[in-house]
This record gives sequence, C-alpha cells and structure tokens, in this order.
Amino acid sequence: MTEKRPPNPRTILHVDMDAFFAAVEQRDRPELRGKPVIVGADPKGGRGRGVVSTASYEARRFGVGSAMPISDAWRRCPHGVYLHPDMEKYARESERIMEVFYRFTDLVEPISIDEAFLDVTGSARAMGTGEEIGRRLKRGIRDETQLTASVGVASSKLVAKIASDMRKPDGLVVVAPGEEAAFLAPLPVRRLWGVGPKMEEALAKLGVVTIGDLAAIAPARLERRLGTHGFDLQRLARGEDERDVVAEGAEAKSLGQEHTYSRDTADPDRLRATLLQIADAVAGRLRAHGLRARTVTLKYRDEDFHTTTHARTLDEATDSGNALFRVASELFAEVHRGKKVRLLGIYASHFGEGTPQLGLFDEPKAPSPADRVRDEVRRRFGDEAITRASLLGRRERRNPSDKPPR
Ligand code: TTP
Ligand code: MG
Repeated sequence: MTEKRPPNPRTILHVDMDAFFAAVEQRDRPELRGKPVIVGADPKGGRGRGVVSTASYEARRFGVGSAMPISDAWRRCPHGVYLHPDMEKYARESERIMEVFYRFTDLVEPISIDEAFLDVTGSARAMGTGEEIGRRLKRGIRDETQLTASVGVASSKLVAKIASDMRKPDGLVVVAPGEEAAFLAPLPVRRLWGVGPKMEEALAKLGVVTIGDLAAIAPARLERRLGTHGFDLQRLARGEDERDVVAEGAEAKSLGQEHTYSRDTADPDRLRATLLQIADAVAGRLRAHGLRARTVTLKYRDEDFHTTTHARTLDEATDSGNALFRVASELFAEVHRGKKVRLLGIYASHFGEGTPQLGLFDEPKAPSPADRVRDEVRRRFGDEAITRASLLGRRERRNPSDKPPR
C-alpha cells in the first residue's frame, strides 16, 4: 500500500536558543564568556539544594546538565561559575526573540521560554526558501539579542524539532521534502515523541532499535505487539506528522485535541467513538483549567487531505463532555460526506464568556456528577483509567503526536 502524502509540503521551522539562561549571563558579563557557567545555584554559594536550570556548553563538557542536583554539578565542575537564575531577565529576552519570529510569520507556536515552531509556508514567496528564512531568522535574533539559536527546517513539526537539535549550538539543519525518512532512519527510536523507556524496551524485543528499523518492520508484527499504537509510531518513523503549528495570539486562546487514524476510516461507530473520546478529553482539560468555552470547532480531514474547520458558538459556555460531543457531532454531520476520514479534532475557545450571571440565590453551576467522578478517577489513576462504557473495546489509542513535544 502506498502512503498518501499531503499535496503541498509545509515549511516548518523549529527554533531553540542555545544554553539559553547561561548564554544570556555570558552576554551580559563578558568575563564569563568561554567559561563553564551553571545557572541554578542557590544564592548562598552553590553547594545548597536545588537543581541546575542549564549549563553553558563549556560546563556541559564536564557532564553538567539541566535538572542535575547542584551538588552533583559542583562535584563534576568545582571551578564553574554558579549563578542564581534571573527569571525576569530571561522572560524579557524571550519576548524579544518571539518578536523576531513574528517578522517572518503570524503562525508562531511558542513551546517554552526559548523555543517555538513557525509555519513559514505562506512566507516563502516573499522571503525565500526555508533555508534562507532560517538563516535570516538566526541573523535577526543575533542582531537583536547577541544570542545564538539553532534552527531546524522541515515539512513537519517532528522532523523540524529533531533537526534543530542536530547541530547545536548555532546550528541550521534543513531536511528537504522527501528526505524525512532517510534523515530519521539512523536515529534511536527514543527520539520519537511517545517512545519512553518501556516502549523502547518493547521495540527492542522486536529488533527495532533505530527509527529506520521501525519504519521498515512489517506492520503486522508491530500490531501484534503494540496494537494500533504501533501504526501511529510507524507513521512518525516515516516522518509523517500532520500536526499544525497552532498560533498563539493573545485572543486566539483555544484548547483542543486531535486524532489521526492509523488507517483512514468511514466506520460510523469508530468515528463516533473518537468524537466522544476527544470531547471527554477536551472537557476534562477545560475543567482542569477552571475554564468554560462558548465556541466549539471541529477539525475534519478526509482521505484526500482536504481539511475543514467548522465552528459553532453556543449561548452558554460549557465544560461538559456531553455538550462538546453533541455540538461536535452536529458539526460532523454537516461536513461529513461519506469519504474516509483521516483526522478528527475538537477545539474549545472563547473562554469564560456567556457564563450565565448567577442570581443571588443560585448555586454556582457545577460539573455533572459523572464528569466530576471521571475527573477524580483520572486525577488519581491517570488518563487511561476510565472510559465511557460506549468506548469500551473500541477506544482509539492515544496518538503520540497529540501531545506537545515536551
Ligand atoms: P533548553 O532549550 O532545554 O536548554 P538550553 O537552551 O539551556 O540549552 P540547549 O542549547 O540544549 O537548548 O531549555 C531552555 C531554558 O529553560 C534553559 O536555558 C533553562 C530552562 N530549563 C530549566 O530551568 N530546567 C530544565 O530542566 C530545562 C531542560 C530547561
Ligand atoms: Mg534551548
């Protein structure tokens, strides 16, 4: 079976600053340049408790790295310069960097204080190839902040993210469309999202060590061992990751989840089960954030990669799984014309508005008892612990690419 490919490859950049906190300190204190600098020490002198936030590349040569107890770092690198983090300063720098990103596109998805995805597909005509944009972006950051960034350019988030990490510091790695699988092939499977130590072990039992092994293994063997999850992973191993860069505008706040089928499907029960499961997951996240949403958006992609988003705004904001499911099902009925479906997603937005004014004697609106029990069980036993009876036996495995990359 030949895989269908999206008709027009996207150009996605992943940008990640080099040794961010330490680099800012070295910039501001020239006497620290070229020296092992460890940020994260406690103010009393570095031997105290606490962990390393980050270390300059000079310090990394001594084996010091993020999340290591300061006492260990001290043992490995006693002559290092230990500094207390100045979060306000780093946040200011982060804003300056993000401003540079917006010169290239509005489609910027910040991932952490020093990292973002950019979709520059639409900027290509005016600004050049992905490689040229990557180079200009690095120059822009350097001019603006005197700091270096590493950039990965590829047709998907997954590949761009891995590429940006390949030649740190000050790297630029471009993976041309069609080269994704070859680029990923030699890397260990652990580099894929969704592969933790347990999955790594399970794959090793199948003789799968590299991403290339995973891309090449017979799907039936993978399925026997890992179920449909195996297909999702194999897709990633081939460099196929369809997640969009989701712009984070001040107003465009939304919360949602998507599912990509390992095989496109038109089975109504399966489609319904997916919608129900995603609706529950999104509602759970709304409740976890204390939010109610008024607008429900369905994202629908068919077997020909036609993507539709279709939204409805409710009179009253909601955080209920049933309500999200009901609206999403209506939207689905309006867009579904019987083709096989590749991807479904539900997004909730327009937070807080439309919540009915409470009268003086009204009880505040609480989640339904069923939603409350679901939240509590999930909180205590994890997301997989509970599912609706109607989902039993046909629960879609969670797609690793649903998760943010960190
Ligand atoms: P990273 O981008 O993970 O690391 P880095 O920028 O320091 O180094 P690299 O060149 O490998 O990208 O994280 C960005 C900043 O976030 C980092 O400078 C400090 C902070 N941070 C923590 O405080 N704790 C952590 O465990 C990690 C990983 C990062
Ligand atoms: Mg970084």
